[in-house]
Amino acid sequence: MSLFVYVDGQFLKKEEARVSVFDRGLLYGDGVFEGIRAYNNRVFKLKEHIDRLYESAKAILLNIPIDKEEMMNVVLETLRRNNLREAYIRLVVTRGEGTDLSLDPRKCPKPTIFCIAAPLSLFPQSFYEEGIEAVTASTRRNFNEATSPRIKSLNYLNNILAKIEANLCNVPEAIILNQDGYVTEGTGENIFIAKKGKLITPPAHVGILEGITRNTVMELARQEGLIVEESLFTRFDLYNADECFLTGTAAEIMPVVKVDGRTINDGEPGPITKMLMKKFKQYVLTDGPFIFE
Ligand code: PXG
Repeated sequence: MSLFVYVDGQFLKKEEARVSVFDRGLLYGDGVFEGIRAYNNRVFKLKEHIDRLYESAKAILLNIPIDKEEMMNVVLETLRRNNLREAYIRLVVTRGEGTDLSLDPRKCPKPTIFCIAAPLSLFPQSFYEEGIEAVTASTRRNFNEATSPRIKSLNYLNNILAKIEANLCNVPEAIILNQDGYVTEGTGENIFIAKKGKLITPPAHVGILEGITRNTVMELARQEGLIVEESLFTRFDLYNADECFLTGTAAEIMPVVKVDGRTINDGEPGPITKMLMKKFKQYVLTDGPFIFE
């Protein structure tokens, strides 16, 4: 069965779903997106993802021509058309097709909206059971006064360059530092360390995307009575952490057991990480609007 993709108000077969070569999303990375996930017939944190999409759009002065309610329906309807109850969803809004090739956004009368829902391709189970190895990338996070990392924009070259560094080192993930050497996040995940029973994650201003999984994990950890801090830390803190894990819509909670050749603690996923993985797995089944009645 072919997948149906939402493109500007229509559902098109995957093979027929296209955007123009004049689309500014393609020409300049001029647009915003969300990666969303459905579990158990529900779209996890749909409202939070839609809010973030509109905040990203606002930051780049991109006026989304439909309201949030309608955008939520786009996501839900895309899942229904594809008969999906568990899926990965990619929702994209670009500046649209330009009337010429200039940079000027005033030449783009209508934003392009598309939504893809696809069955999940999961990471290997061993990543969760044994944890992964990561390296810190030499590519630095965008600084706040350039394109803010808080914007989930279509320009992911920085993150892709960091991912290439991970590939060259034959490890699954890279951790990106900011200009001052503070740890920011992974290429498509936020990062946490645990030290002396406390959970620490970098604050938004260090240069991160404020992940929805990150915020969920902070909430779950606090419910368990853990102290959760948003504070700056460096590679030294990472190497000497008791535990480390990454969070993201695709990755969920993924333990990190080695960074730059330094084994974290005993090299196994730690007890706080494992407890949060378990809580998260249960929690995702219980949140978000239903796809099918
Ligand atoms: N940081 C960055 C830079 C991201 O792109 C996250 C953190 C995690 O945020 P959420 O809200 O998902 O908890 C992301 C997530 C992928 C992939 O294939 C992930 C993202 C974007 C593109 C691809 O893992 N974004």
